[in-house]
Amino acid sequence: MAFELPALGFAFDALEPHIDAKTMEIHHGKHHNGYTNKLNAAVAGTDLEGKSIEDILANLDMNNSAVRNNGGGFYNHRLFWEVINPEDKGRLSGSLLEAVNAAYGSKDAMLEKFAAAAGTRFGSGWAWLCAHKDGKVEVCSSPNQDNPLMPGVGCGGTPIMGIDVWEHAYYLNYQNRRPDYVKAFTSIINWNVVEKKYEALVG
Ligand code: MN3
Repeated sequence: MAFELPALGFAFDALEPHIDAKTMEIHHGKHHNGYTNKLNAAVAGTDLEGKSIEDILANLDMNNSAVRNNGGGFYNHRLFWEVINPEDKGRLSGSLLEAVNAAYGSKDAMLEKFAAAAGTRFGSGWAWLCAHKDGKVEVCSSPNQDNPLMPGVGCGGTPIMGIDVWEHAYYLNYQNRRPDYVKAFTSIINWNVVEKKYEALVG
């Protein structure tokens, strides 16, 4: 089974004014689609063909730049669309809130750390909120399309929330104002989705 571009799950303009429709259309239809197609081309005919993306990334040969860049791009954007889905956003609560409080003291303090990670990631990359197997959560960032599932990247946890800080994610609307985009992102996080991911990992 080849990897398929996941449906966005909501309208391109559903996140305005925080993320504009044109950015969403290009980001999903061109960028994510491109990563998906190139990932399929990179694994075709190799022993990676047919494996899950999680399996591929966790056991990645970091010198395999085609799978590293496009496998990361495929996985990262799939998570991103889920995390900004505007339906039934909920609020941070339950065991994830407890883990956030334990690690950072409060949701706001965690989001400050997250915004700092996103803001200080030089060039292109991502900032993450990850969960470890013991239930601890941790903020980190990674360059390009790398993510913490890959060997030796970031905090080594599993991403449950992440922001794309490549310029293609925000430049049309925000130009060089990455901090404004990051701030807007933190206001549109679907905490129900993030919490479900946390609970699925930690139990
Ligand atoms: Mn992107």
